Amino acid sequence: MRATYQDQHLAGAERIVTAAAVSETTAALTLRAMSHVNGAADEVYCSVERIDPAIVCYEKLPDITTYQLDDWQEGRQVACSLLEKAGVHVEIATRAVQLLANGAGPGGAVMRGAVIMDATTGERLERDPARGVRVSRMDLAPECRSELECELASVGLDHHRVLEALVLAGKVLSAPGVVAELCWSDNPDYTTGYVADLHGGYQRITALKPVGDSLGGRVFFIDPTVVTIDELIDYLECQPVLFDGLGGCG
Ligand code: WAQ
Ligand code: MG
Repeated sequence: MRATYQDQHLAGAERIVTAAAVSETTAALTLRAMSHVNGAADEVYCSVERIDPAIVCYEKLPDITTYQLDDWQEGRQVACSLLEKAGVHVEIATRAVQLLANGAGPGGAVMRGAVIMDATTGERLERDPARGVRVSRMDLAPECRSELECELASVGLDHHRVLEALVLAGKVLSAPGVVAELCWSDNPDYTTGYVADLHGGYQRITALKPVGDSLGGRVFFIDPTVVTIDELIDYLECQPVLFDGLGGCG
């Protein structure tokens, strides 16, 4: 599902479900877009397609840790040092933080998808700077969903936003050539974001922007010597991935 409000991206979500669950799932996602805090959607697009079970990849979710901070400037410094630890040059990490803070789309707008950034040069590699790359075709395996919901609830994180961001980050980390991801929400009252990488896992940072700021986005840092842009985009957009194992909730 993706939705727009006043010609800007409002919300998006991805599910992989059995055919029997399609109608209830699309109804729930449409309702969510129509009752969004940034405004009731003007347009909601739900598309449904058959997936061949034989081509689905199975992966494990990353571990979760949380850096509890009140000051968003400090949060952005933590994000830069986590990115540096993941192998992104600190100057490029800083540039990526500034990019999201200013709105990475044309004219400082929120992008519909993610920036792809060369982790060694900082060059932007996505083809369309308004759309970016939209990660799609990923979900929890059904037997894993209630287990994760229980685990997240036990640490006070029982919101669909956390679960969906974790699944998205898990798919991004499973892609060839991805070094790290930086993300924070475009939702004005949600200041938590994360840095994800294969060693550090899903590292939440509770303050990455001031309350009331409706800019946000995602940057995927890649090593272009490992993967071509076409291969990477094809994997992120098209390869179905189901998560059938949890990481830890620290
Ligand atoms: N693929 C690529 N980029 C996307 C996608 C997608 N499927 N969906 C959203 N984006 C981009 C887009 O630019 C959005 O503006 C931006 O990411 C933020 O999306 O652990 O809620 O849905 O507490 O607002 C992370 C922390 C929350 C959760 C992220 O993102 C936690 C969030 P939002
Ligand atoms: Mg949002």
